[in-house]
Amino acid sequence: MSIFVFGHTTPDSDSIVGSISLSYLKNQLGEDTTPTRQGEINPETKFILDKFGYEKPKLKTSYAGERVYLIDFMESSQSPADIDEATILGIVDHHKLGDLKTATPLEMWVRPVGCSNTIVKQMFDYYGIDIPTNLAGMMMCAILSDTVIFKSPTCTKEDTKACKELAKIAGIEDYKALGMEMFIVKSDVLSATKRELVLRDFKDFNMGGNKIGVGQLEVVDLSVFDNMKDELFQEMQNLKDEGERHSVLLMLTDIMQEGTQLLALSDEPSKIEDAFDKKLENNQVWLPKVMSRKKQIIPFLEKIF
Ligand SMILES: [Mn+2]
Repeated sequence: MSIFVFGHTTPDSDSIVGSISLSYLKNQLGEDTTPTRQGEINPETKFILDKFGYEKPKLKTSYAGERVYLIDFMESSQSPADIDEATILGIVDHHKLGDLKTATPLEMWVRPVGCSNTIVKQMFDYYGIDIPTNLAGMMMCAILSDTVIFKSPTCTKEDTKACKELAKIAGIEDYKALGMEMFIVKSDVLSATKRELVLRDFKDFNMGGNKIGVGQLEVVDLSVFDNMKDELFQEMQNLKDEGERHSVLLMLTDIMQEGTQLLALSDEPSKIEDAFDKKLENNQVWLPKVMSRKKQIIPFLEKIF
């Protein structure tokens, strides 16, 4: 029976492209794998799939009794509900060590780089397997997305190296221009509902027994949010109530100004203020230079909680 390869809930481009690239590699190595996804794809990912002529992976949310590879996550809060009943054969990820447990030994490729697809590229190199042109283009886009065209503090030399090598394979000279085109697609926030926006790149974390949800929207100009803050707050409040969350945060990240307007609804706003050593005004605060949820938001919240 086929082995399933998938990324986190509310998948981003790294998770979707990663499920396809890792599945392709595993198949080349003689395994029978199928890429799947846990949720709807976002407009940026659709742009990437369309550009390189790939179908989106099949939607699958239940994995009891299946063998699986995980890419781009290792937290139970980002897993299918029945992950405990699946056999995890391996994990490829670039996040902090999560709370998943396994009953059997597994393969792990975990490195502190900016993108899971950087690690998949290194796996291709390790096994000496060629990457098809269009797959290389998609992997390159995933790296440009996760590293915000190399601007994110999560970006490492390994990411830029992998990205350049993939661009070469894909025959794309001006990869930064393609990255910018991708972020302009990402900045189109007017054609989505406010709920879709808050959930577009949303992750839940368990911090000292508190459920904390943190979403992020990366755009080329924050003014696109000027007339929708109240509605965004309303949807954040809904998510907070529905999910019994202690806090719901939304990062509105400006990739040109390189900073984040943080919107925060919390049972204890003072904890959010302490985490970033800044006062909230109307439930928001500007955080200069902050672009990465993983590196510049989550660790500071975890320290306080
Ligand atoms: Mn990622």
